[in-house]
Amino acid sequence: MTILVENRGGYRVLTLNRPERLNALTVEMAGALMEALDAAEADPKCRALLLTGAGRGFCAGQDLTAIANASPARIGALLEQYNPLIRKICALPIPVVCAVNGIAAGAGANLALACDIVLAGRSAGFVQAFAKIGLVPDCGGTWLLPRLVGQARARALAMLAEPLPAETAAEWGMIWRTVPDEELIAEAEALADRLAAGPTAALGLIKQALDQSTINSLDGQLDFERDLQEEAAENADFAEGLRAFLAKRPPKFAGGR
Ligand code: T3D
Repeated sequence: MTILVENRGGYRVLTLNRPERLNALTVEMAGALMEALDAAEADPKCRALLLTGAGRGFCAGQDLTAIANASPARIGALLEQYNPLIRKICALPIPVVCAVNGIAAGAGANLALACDIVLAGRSAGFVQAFAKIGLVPDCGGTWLLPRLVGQARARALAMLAEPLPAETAAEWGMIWRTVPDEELIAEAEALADRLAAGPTAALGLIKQALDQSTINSLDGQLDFERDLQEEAAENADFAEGLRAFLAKRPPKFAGGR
């Protein structure tokens, strides 16, 4: 199976599973990942996701052996399989944690960056490998990178296609933080567990608000926040959060979406 799915109660772990190819992506794998994302979204008990890779790499991007003889039209058409994954991850109403356990290259790097909170092992790295083979960053790379690290760094990363160590990625604000390799999975699981116990609807609305902020004026965003706040306040988790605060006890969020 190219994608492993483990149910951990409140959250699911999705593992890219072609370790002999550093989890390079194929159409079959993209289909399996989409199915897993759809299933997670449809399950009200699934309140967070953790995405990681099997073996020593996170994901080496498109499997280049699969496109060795592909026509330009076919190369473009392949993105019809990958773009929905990026759209889906960004639009999921639950938080997605990514544990980058090794190199994240090409589409693999941008798959990681599309997640909500990205942790990386200290030895991991990110490479916008596209220019090395005469392609353009895809899977949202040209949109995500300048927003995360600014134009100057995005241009150099995309044009030079040099690996960026995870620690620098964290210093630049491209990812949340790095942890020692041997602690990565435990840390990522603890984070997913914590998010899964959170006010799920509010976390989903936070995603929406931050995404919308990239296109809204301040004026528009203030109105959008007001509408989202009303929606959040209608959820039982808000009442529970307030009760818990006033009673000086930890909240027990039901996570209704
Ligand atoms: O189709 C479309 O629409 C276009 C879409 C494009 C999206 C993209 O993602 S384009 C970018 C594709 N990815 C790359 O260009 C990265 C290619 N890989 C590398 O540059 C290096 O492998 C890494 C820097 C990622 C890691 O280097 P290293 O030295 O740690 O490992 P390695 O020895 O190169 O790789 C290990 C094995 O995985 C090796 O196989 P082998 O020799 O042991 O049989 C290698 O060939 C294989 N592998 C690594 N990346 C890919 C791959 N096989 C197929 N496709 C790969 N992308």
